Amino acid sequence: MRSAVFFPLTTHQEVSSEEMKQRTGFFRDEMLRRRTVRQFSSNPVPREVIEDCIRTAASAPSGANMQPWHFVLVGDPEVKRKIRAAAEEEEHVFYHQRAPKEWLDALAPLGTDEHKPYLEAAPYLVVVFSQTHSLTPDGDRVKNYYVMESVGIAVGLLICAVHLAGLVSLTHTPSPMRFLNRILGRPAEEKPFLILVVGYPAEDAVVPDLSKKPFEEIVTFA
Ligand code: IYR
Repeated sequence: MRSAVFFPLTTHQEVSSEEMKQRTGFFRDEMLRRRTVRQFSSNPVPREVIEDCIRTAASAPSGANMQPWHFVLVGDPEVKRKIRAAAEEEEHVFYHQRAPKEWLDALAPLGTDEHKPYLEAAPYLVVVFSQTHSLTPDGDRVKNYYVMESVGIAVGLLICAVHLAGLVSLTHTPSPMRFLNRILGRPAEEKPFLILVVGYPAEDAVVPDLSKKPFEEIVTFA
């Protein structure tokens, strides 16, 4: 068993309350401008930028610091083509057989259907896998904790990083997603969590008329 080792906290940077307000306001406005986009341009994006966004995602806190995630950065057109074909097959079944009416009604304002051209058009797909177990440095297989929460936080940071880079993203979750293990050669132990489609928006991109809940509705002070 590894015992606890502590270092002084040297990375913390305090800011004045003025600076604090400025920074939180800036970040709030930036994130409120973010929109999920479904029409992508095929303009190239520097790969290092997406690699950096993945580094940011991997800074996320995780249960017992197990970091139960793996990111596959897909840029190869042939791999994107395979992912699109498999996803559209699943989505066809979803929209025409599997989805209950209630779910289709909830999706209606988004205008989605089984066609997923963005899976090929966008320069990058970041496919995020979650890991229920880790290997210790000694090669022992140990359980991970709070896997969904940890990977969810990491993806949240990834989305912020992509947005701050001046790019757009789409969280895509074809269901079931097991085909991603096969196409990307990931072990059966890893579970596909989502595909983050990343790139520039198409010039004629449109977004659905959606709004966020009012602050008063989502917050209670106690
Ligand atoms: N995976 C399908 C359906 C879908 C489900 C939810 I919940 C969404 O917020 C959006 C879409 C699709 O990608 O079309």
